[in-house]
Amino acid sequence: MKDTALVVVDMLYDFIDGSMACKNADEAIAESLRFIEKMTSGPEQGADVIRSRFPILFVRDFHPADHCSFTGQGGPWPPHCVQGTHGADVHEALAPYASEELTFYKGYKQDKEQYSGFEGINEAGQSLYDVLDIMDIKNIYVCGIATEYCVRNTCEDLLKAGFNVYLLQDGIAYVDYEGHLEALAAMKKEGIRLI
Ligand code: VGL
Ligand code: ZN
Repeated sequence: MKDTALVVVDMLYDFIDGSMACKNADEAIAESLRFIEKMTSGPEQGADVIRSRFPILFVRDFHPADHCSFTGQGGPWPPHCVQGTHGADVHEALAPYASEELTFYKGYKQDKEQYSGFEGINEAGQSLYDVLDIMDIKNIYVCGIATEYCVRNTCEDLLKAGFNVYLLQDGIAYVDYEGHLEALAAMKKEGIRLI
């Protein structure tokens, strides 16, 4: 199981109960925690063991206050996940599993929208892809928010890069239910496995 990791996409307060609160967010967090517990339970416990046996990587939307995707700048979204605000923080139930080296920031440039976590970078400047490659990961489970945007784009980029991608169907939240179903159907067709 050493070649298997979990990628948690945008489980951030603005997408949970903030300016862009998504549907199914509480259930998605509960399901993600159940999954993490299942994958990390065993005779040996402790943060280091969990990290080495089942790495959990976090993707975070991380916008400057005048980001181009915000309505004030002519973009489609209300301000959300602004750097340094509570809305940009990982939900407290999941935060204990996060570390800086496995946290990847995206959308931090004022003039660039970034739905995919694939090119997100950590504090050291390594991309999500770089780190998965260094860790020799082959199988990636994905949960997070939102199905139609960042989850879908991240899953598709991971698949294109050659990983086996398993999407936790009950561990995702969405902007719109119909859009969620359409995105799931499209991803399934592309070869992303829904579990
Ligand atoms: C997202 C819209 C804008 C997402 C991020 O995480 O899916 N959606 N920024
Ligand atoms: Zn955003």
